[in-house]
Amino acid sequence: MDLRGVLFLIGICLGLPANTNAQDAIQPLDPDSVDRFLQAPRPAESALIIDNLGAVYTHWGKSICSEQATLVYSGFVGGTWYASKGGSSTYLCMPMEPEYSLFIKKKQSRTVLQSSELQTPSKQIPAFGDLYQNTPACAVCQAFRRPAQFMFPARMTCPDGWTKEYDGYLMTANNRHRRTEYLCVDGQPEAVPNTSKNVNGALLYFVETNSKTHVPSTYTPERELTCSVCTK
Ligand SMILES: [Ca+2]
Repeated sequence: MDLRGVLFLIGICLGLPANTNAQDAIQPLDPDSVDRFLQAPRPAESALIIDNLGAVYTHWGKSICSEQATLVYSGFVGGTWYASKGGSSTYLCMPMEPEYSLFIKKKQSRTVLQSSELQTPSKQIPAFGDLYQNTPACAVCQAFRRPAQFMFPARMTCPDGWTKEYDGYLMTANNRHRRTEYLCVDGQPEAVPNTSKNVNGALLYFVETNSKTHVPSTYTPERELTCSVCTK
């Protein structure tokens, strides 16, 4: 397609009137008319949609969002059994009320979705030690007018100009188990009620560095690494 064709299609997408001259139906758009369209005032509802754009992120370890974000839904942390070779390496924030479609009434070749457990028998970090073996809660949250979101590993603060949604500890699978992703779990986590029984599942452990690789000397070996989730 030549440049005129591309401009014609752009014109259709923008809702600009097409040249209807039957003898020469495809005409290049007047660049001034494109500029005028892009600069024209938008209806109020369009401005509202743009104003409300905000990042959606999971607040791991809490059933509620920070005060500057809006709750989409809350639930429990789920994932694949800690020793399974297959399944998925990601954790999910599972809703409390699942909706099913058609189903098969017997066991299939499958992946089993397990609840997560905090493997944190720590007296030094009592907020986690108190929830040892519990399933952490989670919330999916939307920031208000802040479309960018990032999890900063090993930081408890946010860069200038960013808003902190929460901070906590970096968590993932144990080195000896099957590999999963890193999560930032709130430093004051909350458990799903009645989940204190040790049944394992998609386990979560703290993360530390050691002195065997080229991690900078600014890191202290064997300290639990922190994290922050920030939006802008
Ligand atoms: Ca356990």
